Amino acid sequence: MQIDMIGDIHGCMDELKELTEKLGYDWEKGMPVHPGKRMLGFVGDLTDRGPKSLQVADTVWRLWKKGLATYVPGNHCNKLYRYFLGRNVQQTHGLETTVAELKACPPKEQQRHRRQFIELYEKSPLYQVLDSGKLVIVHAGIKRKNIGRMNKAIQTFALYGDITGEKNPDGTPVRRDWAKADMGDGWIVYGHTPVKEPRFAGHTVNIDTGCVFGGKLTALRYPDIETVSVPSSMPFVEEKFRTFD
Ligand SMILES: [Mn+2]
Repeated sequence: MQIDMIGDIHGCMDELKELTEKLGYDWEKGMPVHPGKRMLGFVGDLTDRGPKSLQVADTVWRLWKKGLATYVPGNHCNKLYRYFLGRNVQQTHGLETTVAELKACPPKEQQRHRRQFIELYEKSPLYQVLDSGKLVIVHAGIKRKNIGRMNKAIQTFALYGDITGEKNPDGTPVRRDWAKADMGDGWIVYGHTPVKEPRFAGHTVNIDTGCVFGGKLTALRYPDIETVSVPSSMPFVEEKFRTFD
């Protein structure tokens, strides 16, 4: 299989367009279609904070519907899904921007976005094993021994990473560096934690290069295992990026 994985777009539609063009996708049909057999893989967090969340979600839904893309949800996707279900979720941490975009749409269009996103979310597993197990995509991570299993703890890990329940001084949750200890063979491709450069640790790759925080939007090409990035148009926010030793 030939797949280009992209993480944490967070409404950065212009960068998504630029990145997929750089990867050789054609936008003639209003969505990125590759002239060869390549497909796209989205590792979650399509929306929130960036300027065009609904366009990103709409594009991913259309690609997915046509079998041209696969997708796993992120924590922001989970929150938007719960918002669409009418749950009482806090409109903070970027959800407020997506809700503002929605409220600016005519009611019919709001319903369309809601229907599409609910469908995409409900039909997408929290992690996916691809290419006969040689590739796993997941938003925040998975322990290798858990591939093929599912329970509440694995779900939480897939969406939020290896959180301890503690908070950093700035109020963000403490996340353990699960990837550092990973020793397995197949590739695990994920995002969720912004890093200035794609981070390779064993056969894991974090491709969240913080586009919405002014970093870049990155794709990992498989099976080539080669990264391609485009710069972000957003202001750079240094403290949002994590460094690892
Ligand atoms: Mn995330």
